[in-house]
Order: sequence, then structure tokens, then C-alpha cells
Amino acid sequence: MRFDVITLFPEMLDVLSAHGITRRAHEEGRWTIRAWNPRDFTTDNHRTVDDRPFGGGPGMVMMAEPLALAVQAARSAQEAAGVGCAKVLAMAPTGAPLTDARVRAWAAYKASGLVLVCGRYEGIDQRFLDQCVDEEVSIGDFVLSGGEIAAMAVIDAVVRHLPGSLKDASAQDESFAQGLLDGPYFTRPENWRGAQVPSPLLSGHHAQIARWRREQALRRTLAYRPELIEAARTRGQLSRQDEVVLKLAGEELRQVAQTSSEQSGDA
Ligand code: 6GU
Repeated sequence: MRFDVITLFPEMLDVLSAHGITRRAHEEGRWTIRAWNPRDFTTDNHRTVDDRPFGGGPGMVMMAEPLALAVQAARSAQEAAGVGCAKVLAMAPTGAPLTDARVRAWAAYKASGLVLVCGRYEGIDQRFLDQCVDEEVSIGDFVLSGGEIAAMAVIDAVVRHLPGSLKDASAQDESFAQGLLDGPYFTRPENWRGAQVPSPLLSGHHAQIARWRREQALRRTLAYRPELIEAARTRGQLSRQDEVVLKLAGEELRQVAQTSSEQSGDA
């Protein structure tokens, strides 16, 4: 897979090919990356890429033309290399949330190219987004100083799903693959500073281990991401036994919430 990234800070992208799973997959030729600097597509002496927003307000806006020329150059380079451009993505906190489903959909374009546009400053001229971008992507409800870290998050998540990137079946079980958060993991020693590994994991009894792990995944998801429980329920992915676990876990969570609000002196 080929990634072309439009960024004012091309060096930021180097870490992906330097470490870990993404490095190995890069060395194996599973993906390539090229940066394009919008400054190289300006025509004025100052190489201007941003300007003040019409209508006033703080901050600066990225101009449409240098971005459009950079995207056009990236698309042409992809075509010339024999990889069609599948999608142009723009990274912005105003985008639609990144999800496992979107990541897997993009990874399915494994023989093609993605173009990722990184915003800086307050925003990007809307006309460029309307005319040159297919999808806008946010990696969460917080604001980064630029889209580069978000683009790297997208590339990392996509590369993990390219065939051969992961050694084993880990992508099958990992968090979100089943619509739930993964449960806790433990390794040696069995007793670490007085804390024991939960006994079901030491039982050697596969069905018991699987049941315990399912319960832990349900409990964690209910506590941190209750909307994922509701979604799994709607998809018909929760068994009667799951519902029993969730009922008990929900009561325990309400009990804990009530105890801590009493201790903090709430009504
Ligand atoms: Cl994609 N960009 C920026 N600048 N901030 C973000 C983001 C993206 N996603 C969350 N916050």
C-alpha cells in the first residue's frame, strides 16, 4: 500500500518506518510513504500557505491552492507508479471519528494509494475540502496542533491490517474486533508485589479461561464504553449469560458510584 502525506512537516513522518511492526512491514515492502510539502507548490517569494480567515477571528487558515496542487501531484505520482488513488483523507478535529471499521475499509485498498492531508492552524479552506477530499477524519475529541500525529495514527492502524503485517491471529481478538474492549492481560511472575494473577487464567481449563475473559471484556466495556455494549446488544451479539454478567456488573458500578459520591459529600 502506498501513502502520500501532504504536510508542512515532512520529517515528522519518519518515525513510522523506524520502529516496531510498522518498521518491519515497511522493510518487507508492504507499504511505502512519501511526503509532499504544500510550500513547494506556492509561487510567491514568502512561500505562503496560510492566510487570515474571512469574517475575522483568531488564527490562520490553510489556503486551498497549495493544498490542491500538492494533492494533484501526489495523485499523479500514485498513478505513475501504477497504484490507483483510492481515497483522499483530510485530518481535522472536525472530521468524522476514526473507527476500526473505517481502518479496515481503507486497509482493503491494499493494492492502492491513500492521500492524507494534514491541517495546521485553525482550519483548511472549505472549498479545498469540498473539491479535493473524500473523507474527513478526527482521532478523538481533543485538538492537536496539526494533523500529522493523526495521520500517523491512521497509517499505523491501517498497516497493522495489511496481509502479513501481524505474526498471528492477534487482529482477530484485539479490542474492537468483537465490538468490545479487550480484557486485562497478565504474565510472569504469578505473584508480583503481592498481587496474584487471577486464578481462572492459571486453571488450564480452556472453557473457564474463555468465560472469564468474556466477563472481563464485558465489565470493562460497560464501565468505560457503555455505548459499545448497547451497539453489541443491537447487533444480537450478547448471550443470555453475557446479560447476567452485565446486570451484576451494572449493579456493582452503581454501588461504587454511590459510595464515592457519598464520601465526597454530594447529596
Ligand atoms: Cl485529525 N487533527 C487535529 N489537528 N486535531 C485533532 C485531530 C486531527 N483529531 C483529533 N484532534
